[in-house]
Amino acid sequence: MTDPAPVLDDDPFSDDFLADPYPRHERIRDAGPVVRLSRYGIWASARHEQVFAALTDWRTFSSASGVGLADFRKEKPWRVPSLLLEADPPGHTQVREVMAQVLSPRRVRGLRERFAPVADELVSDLVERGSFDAVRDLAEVFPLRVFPDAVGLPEEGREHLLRYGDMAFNGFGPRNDLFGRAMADAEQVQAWITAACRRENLAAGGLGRDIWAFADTGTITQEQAAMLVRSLLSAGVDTTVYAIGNALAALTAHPGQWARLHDDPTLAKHAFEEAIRYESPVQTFFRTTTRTTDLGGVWIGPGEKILLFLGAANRDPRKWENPHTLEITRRAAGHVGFGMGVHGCVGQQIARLEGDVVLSALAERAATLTPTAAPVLRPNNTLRGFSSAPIQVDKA
Ligand code: HEM
Ligand code: OVM
Repeated sequence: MTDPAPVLDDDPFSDDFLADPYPRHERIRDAGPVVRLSRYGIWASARHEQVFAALTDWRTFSSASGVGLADFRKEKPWRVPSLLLEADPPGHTQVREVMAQVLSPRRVRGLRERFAPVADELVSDLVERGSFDAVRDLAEVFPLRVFPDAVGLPEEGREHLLRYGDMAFNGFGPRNDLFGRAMADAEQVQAWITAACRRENLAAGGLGRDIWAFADTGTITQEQAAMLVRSLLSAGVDTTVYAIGNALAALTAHPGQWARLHDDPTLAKHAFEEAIRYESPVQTFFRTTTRTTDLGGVWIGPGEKILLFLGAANRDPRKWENPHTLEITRRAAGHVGFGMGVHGCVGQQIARLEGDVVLSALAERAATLTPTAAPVLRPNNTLRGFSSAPIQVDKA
């Protein structure tokens, strides 16, 4: 026997919800393992156990109908669906293997010698200044200095990258004002992205050409190669900007944790991982059921959209002790900030490398971080983060 699911009228994509999600997450988690959101006629879960279970069962919880609110079987997607994100095995598996090789631990380890000096130089300039904006001057600057070069993108037009990420991540939500505003000028941005994915526009030695090399050997088609480069450009920029900004804001809000990190900058890796748990940059993704299923004692029929609150699962007190506190030495393994299962973030090693080099550079040079104004939210249907977080630093 199963229980009926509680019905809630929250709109997780409204300004109010996005501005202050955590108390709302708590209400949804406490209402039950799975709830109905009447506003959109969908299912939702904010508990770690059920979010984890859905992420690790792709046969029941499919991605092929889209991982946003829109059901691709009923609504035309705003762009050609991703071969990775918006696909199920077996099609997903083959292109995923290619992407996993391109972003292999070995390849990513090799990027450290290029990323670390850029972080050191940028951070030492900012620390000399004494005060700066952790988002505008650091989180938004660093990824754009290293990632487009690592991919091998043209210099011209790189400002389109953040705009495209904004479109893509707002695109997983409803067609609200956030999506409408992100889509202003969409054609221009999409035209630049499409051109940037072409082989001849990618520099030799970069990750983009590494993808194209698999087209040369016939492992994938040229169309697939271009689409995989598009995945890098869709998922690889805004995510790390938000993650680094959130980590800096969280560490600024927890001075004791910064003191520990300053004491031992080798903790930077742990600090970044914990920050992704604590203030998850990717807050939500959807799945669509392929069959009748029991999730946490609630029966869900086939063809139903379910919203998975990754950011709420990462603060579920049923899973975590003191979930609303940043503890950089806690075992954050098991968080779902990078997803889990077959779609688990294929770029997570690059993301961690970026977080590690930035946080360790700052930990070595700054004894304290003090906020000089409250962080300003940058609302997005999927991403949580800030457009500004002014801080003052004491040089070590
Ligand atoms: C998938 C988060 C950085 C590329 C995912 C998923 C999450 C996520 C939650 C799972 C999607 C799902 O289950 O439907 C993040 C966060 C990042 C980050 C929080 C930064 C801290 C990156 C970077 C890249 C990247 C730097 C590229 C270099 C991808 C791709 C997928 C993915 C291609 C789709 C994988 C698949 O469906 O098999 N990411 N990501 N991500 N991520 Fe990331
Ligand atoms: C993609 C992709 C993968 C992960 C996240 C994402 C915009 C896009 O393959 O296009 O967000």
